[in-house]
Amino acid sequence: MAFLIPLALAGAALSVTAAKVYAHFNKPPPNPPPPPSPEVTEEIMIRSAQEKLGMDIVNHYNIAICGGSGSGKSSFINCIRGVADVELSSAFIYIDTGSAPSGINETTQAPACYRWPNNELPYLSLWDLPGGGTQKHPAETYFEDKTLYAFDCLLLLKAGRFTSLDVQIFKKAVEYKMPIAVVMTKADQDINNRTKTKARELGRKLTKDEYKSLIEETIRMLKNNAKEELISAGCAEPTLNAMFVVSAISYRDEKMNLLDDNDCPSLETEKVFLTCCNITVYRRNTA
Ligand SMILES: Nc1nc2c(ncn2[C@@H]2O[C@H](COP(=O)(O)OP(=O)(O)OP(=O)(O)O)[C@@H](O)[C@H]2O)c(=O)[nH]1
Ligand SMILES: [Mg+2]
Repeated sequence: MAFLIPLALAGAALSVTAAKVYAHFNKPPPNPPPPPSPEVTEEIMIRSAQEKLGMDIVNHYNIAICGGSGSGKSSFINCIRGVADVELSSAFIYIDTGSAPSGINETTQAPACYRWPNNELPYLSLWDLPGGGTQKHPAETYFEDKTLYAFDCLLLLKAGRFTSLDVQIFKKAVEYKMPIAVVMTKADQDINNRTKTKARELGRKLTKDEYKSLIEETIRMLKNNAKEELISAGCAEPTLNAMFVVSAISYRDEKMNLLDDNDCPSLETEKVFLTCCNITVYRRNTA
């Protein structure tokens, strides 16, 4: 059973994130997404998405949240929609407007579609995809098996190093001219670790300005490292404005007024979602 969290703005008609993009997603898209290659025609793309995922790309906008197991995909989907995390148990019942199960162990086994609570964004779905590179989800055919080319935008989530599946997804997305954002998750952990190391070095707590600088430096460092990793894996150079550093959990806490000054802020969590929505809508309008 999924439980909705009453957000800080409870009582308002729309949840915090939904309110900012409602105008985009209260009506169906004008066109299907552009087909990825001459071989995969619009008709094939529409049919494959329907057959393989049960995904309606004609009447719906669809965003894929992909990446390695444990990178925080399900938590990101929950936090952005303002719903609680739940663990996977025998009592779990899937509801598309409810929570995606998340946890320390490998959790998501099959693609699942999530909508906004109370049908706030009636024409937008976020898809929680299982990590690949396993017998059930082989890396070599992952992009085609999950019809990633039929989505409006791909968010490639990573915590730690890129997996070979991530690299394959990135390369295919570039080849098919699909919008893809590299999203570095759980950055609150990196920032907390670096803050503690710095405080030990100084023998005192950081001032507010020092903490702010440390956050900026961490964001820069994570993006540069990711960029170098992709280049050395033979990928096209990613632009820095397609890379985001997020803390989904801080985002939800921030919206519920649960963060203190010394807690890690949400960083670019909302920015990546809004950017992805804008690209999605632009691409459909010009397809
Ligand atoms: N500190 C911190 N932990 C996070 C964040 N996002 C997710 N986590 C934790 O990371 C673990 C894995 O998160 P999930 O959302 O289940 O990851 P996933 O990518 O969906 O995993 P699979 O379904 O197994 O592929 C959980 O214990 C989460 O609580 C975050 O922003 N900050
Ligand atoms: Mg998951």
